[in-house]
Amino acid sequence: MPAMIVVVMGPAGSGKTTLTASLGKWIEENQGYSVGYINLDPGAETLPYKPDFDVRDWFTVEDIMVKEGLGPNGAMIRASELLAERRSELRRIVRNIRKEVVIVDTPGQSEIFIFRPAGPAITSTLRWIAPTIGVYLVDPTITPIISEATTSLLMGLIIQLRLDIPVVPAVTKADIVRVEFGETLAIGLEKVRDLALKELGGALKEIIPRLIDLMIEYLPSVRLVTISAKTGEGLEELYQLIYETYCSCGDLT
Ligand SMILES: Nc1nc2c(ncn2[C@@H]2O[C@H](COP(=O)(O)OP(=O)(O)OP(=O)(O)O)[C@@H](O)[C@H]2O)c(=O)[nH]1
Ligand SMILES: [Mg+2]
Repeated sequence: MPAMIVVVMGPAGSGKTTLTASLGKWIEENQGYSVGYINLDPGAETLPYKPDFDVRDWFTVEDIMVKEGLGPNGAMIRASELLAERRSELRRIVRNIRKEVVIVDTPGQSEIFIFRPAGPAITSTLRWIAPTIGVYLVDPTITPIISEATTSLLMGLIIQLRLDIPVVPAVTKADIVRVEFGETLAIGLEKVRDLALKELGGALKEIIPRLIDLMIEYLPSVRLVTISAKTGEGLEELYQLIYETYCSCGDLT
């Protein structure tokens, strides 16, 4: 039975699948823990890791589209319902994975997973098995300005409330995007607040710093890591954050 479960979330194309593989490999090689993988994306094509459980063994988005005459979004929604319905079965499967850490790759359309019943149903199921920590990827290629970066980070907080698990945000794709906010975020949320006060105007100048204060108060860490799932940069720091968050709820030894 796993001792820790890490759920990787983030917008479509933010790098969830790539990070699932590279973080798992990093943990195995550098921490010496055995790592299991779960794919919960029924729309995935190929996976860069070998899953211990693959939801595509139950259903795929394509099958559902054909069988139920739905379009891709309707099929994703249906898939999330089917996943929620089978959560007891999933619980048995995950309990039987003989790995110390299990990393869960989630569907591309994060909003369908998080804001429909499947997300909370799955995280509450996983929490029964082991302390479960979310990683929320902020993709700097789609959030290049400070106000958008703040709203992306706020999503991490909203997901934490919605899924009732601690969520660690991480700014990804550091190897290709070196936008200023990426570096600022790496320094810390307080710095982002200062920058927001200096650079923003109007309502944003009022709202954004207050939102950042909320995040500082309620996210598990005010440190923000900048990572690359491609080069491995920042994975050690991300693992440290996950581990510190874990330590407040369990013991991996
Ligand atoms: N340069 C760079 N590219 C990355 C990184 N992480 C992911 N990518 C690329 O981003 C694209 C999407 O990566 P995925 O890992 O499939 O992202 P995802 O969030 O699982 O995507 P969906 O499940 O389809 O939503 C791919 O082309 C990856 O090679 C990274 O750290 N650096
Ligand atoms: Mg994916």
